[in-house]
Amino acid sequence: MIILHDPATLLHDTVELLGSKLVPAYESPARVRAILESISNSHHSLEHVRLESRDDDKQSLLEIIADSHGSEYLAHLRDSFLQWREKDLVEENGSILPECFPVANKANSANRPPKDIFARTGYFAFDMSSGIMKDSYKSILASANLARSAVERLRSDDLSAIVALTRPPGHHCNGRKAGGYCYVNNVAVAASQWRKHAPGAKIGILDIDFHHGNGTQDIFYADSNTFYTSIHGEDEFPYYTGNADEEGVDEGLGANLNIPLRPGSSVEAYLEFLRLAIDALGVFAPEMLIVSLGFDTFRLDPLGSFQIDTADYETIGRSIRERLGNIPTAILLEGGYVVEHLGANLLSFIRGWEAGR
Ligand code: Q9C
Ligand code: ZN
Repeated sequence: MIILHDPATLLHDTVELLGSKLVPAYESPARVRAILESISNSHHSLEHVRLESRDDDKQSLLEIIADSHGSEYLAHLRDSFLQWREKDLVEENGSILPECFPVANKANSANRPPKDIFARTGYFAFDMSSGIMKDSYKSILASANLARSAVERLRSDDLSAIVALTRPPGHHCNGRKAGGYCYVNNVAVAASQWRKHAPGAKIGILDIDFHHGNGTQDIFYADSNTFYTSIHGEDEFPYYTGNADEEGVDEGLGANLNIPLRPGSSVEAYLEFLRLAIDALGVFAPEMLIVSLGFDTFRLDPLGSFQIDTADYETIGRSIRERLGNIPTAILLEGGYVVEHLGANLLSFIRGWEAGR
């Protein structure tokens, strides 16, 4: 398996609130470092991608991102840390966090960005686990670029699958608000990049992070050419989406399948429902597949509660490949917070994937 990594993804290093304490965010550079360590001790080939070295690359990446993300939102990700810094509202090594969020309002005034610099951070976020520090934007773009590069490699090298170590992750972001450690939706970037070559292509998305990919669902909710399916913890973060009755809207009705599973679910239950998701993707018959791969389904994960062990990822990887055949697949990293087990879990998934052909 080819695995793509950009060292710039390691720069983003922020904080989150845990109870009443500001602590280093679970979504940390150590996650990718641990995965790199495991890969270096394996037979897989790690390839470095460096977005920073080419300006024309950056320009075309921004165009692809703009397909699904608002320009004011992107400018906020790029500029807000410096704006706070200029007013000395944050330390050079600090992170900015939102304070006040827009809520449904009879006067409907919540639908435009406020002028206040603190308020803007809340306007462009839906929770407090998406801090922005001095290098966040570099990592966010590097991560999105890995998703794009994965698609380019799939096409040019005629590969059946490729893994991108996308960090920060993307599936909670809908192009207008950051949240759940996500800033740019890497899945949407991969889909846009594929369709740059194949306009109107049918694309399948299998989201197996522990959390519902509210952002990805939202972006494709009315799109009949994109089938989104997710298996996730019921009534867990991000709380307001992920119910089974969310089936898409307008043209997209029927192209969204949510499979919420009880917290604490066993691997047997998980595999049974995974089969439903895979079968639905098979019926949709996409020409390319994107997997949102999160390892917060691991039994020890602090943010998840499924009973999935390292060896089970092999079964999961094999099941997907066996039943979907050789559809070109971009495998993008989402969550997973038990740093010491991330490498082994990813290698297990890949082992199963490679055995499933
Ligand atoms: N303060 C992903 O797995 N809530 N995001 C954290 C502790 C946010 C998960 C609660 C969980 C976000 C990509
Ligand atoms: Zn997650």
